[in-house]
Amino acid sequence: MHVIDSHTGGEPTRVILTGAPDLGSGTLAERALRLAADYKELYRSILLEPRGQPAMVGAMLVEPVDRSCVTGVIYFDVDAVLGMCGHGTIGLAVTLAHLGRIDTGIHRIETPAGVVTVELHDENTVSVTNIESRRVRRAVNLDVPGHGCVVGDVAYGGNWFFIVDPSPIPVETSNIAAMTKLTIAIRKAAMASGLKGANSEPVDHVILQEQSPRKGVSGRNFVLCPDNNYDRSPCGTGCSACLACLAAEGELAEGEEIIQESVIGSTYHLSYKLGPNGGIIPRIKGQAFIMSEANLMFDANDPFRSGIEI
Ligand code: PYC
Repeated sequence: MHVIDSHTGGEPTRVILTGAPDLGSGTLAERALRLAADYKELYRSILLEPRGQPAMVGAMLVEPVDRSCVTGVIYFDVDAVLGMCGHGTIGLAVTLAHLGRIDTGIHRIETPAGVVTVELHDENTVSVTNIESRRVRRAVNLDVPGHGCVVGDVAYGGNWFFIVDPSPIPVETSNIAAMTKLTIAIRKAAMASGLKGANSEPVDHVILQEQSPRKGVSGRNFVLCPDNNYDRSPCGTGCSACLACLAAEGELAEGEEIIQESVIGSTYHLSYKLGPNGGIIPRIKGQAFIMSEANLMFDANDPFRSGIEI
């Protein structure tokens, strides 16, 4: 399995170029379901330690249905196949440029959530125009055992998010363990309360958002992913969901740009246009860097060939 690893604002992406299972034909959403149902051990083993690392997202290249796209891609973390991934798309565009498959300019990429476009500005800098994003519920009260009542919005940005703004805990690196505990409890409570996406998808990402103390930076976030790791980047699909909330509240005008930082201080430039179906079309600009190129080995005699399960 030939892979290239990059990171986007500290969040790793492993692009699988060859050696992936044949997911057959059909839409990317159908092929993503097949990956989730039939190849869970395989996709987990690509990301789990010792072969992978915490928070890593995989990007499996597949044939696009839409031939105007440079590639199709299915993203996954250790616990879920994802509809879309913003940091992964920035990493993928930089990887395709590294391979000489794309040049600076605009390119289309097909994901299970729909076609997104990337604008490659230089070898590291990419703007992603995401799928239409929207807020579906405002100010939902959740009773979170051990933490009390937490209020948040439910929004879609290619994945489903429960967004708590302002965060009840200061979004600082010294609070990562406490924020991880709280957001896991929020996700559990959201699922127990029957909260779901528009087509019954799980609301499996949680965001704690607050104002950034940094000059020129508007927000700082902590984003819990389905694998219980936090996104080191500000999370492209999460920022898309937050933009949809800001737009719905009338707090950010179409075309206005803001800077959002992650809990570790990596940044995205964000803006949006109004979408055709009542939502918004987010634009996320960030940087990725190539870290390594490797052939993954799966030795039948290796007791940890499927990764360390704890
Ligand atoms: O950047 O959209 C994102 C993302 C999703 C999960 C991890 N990163």
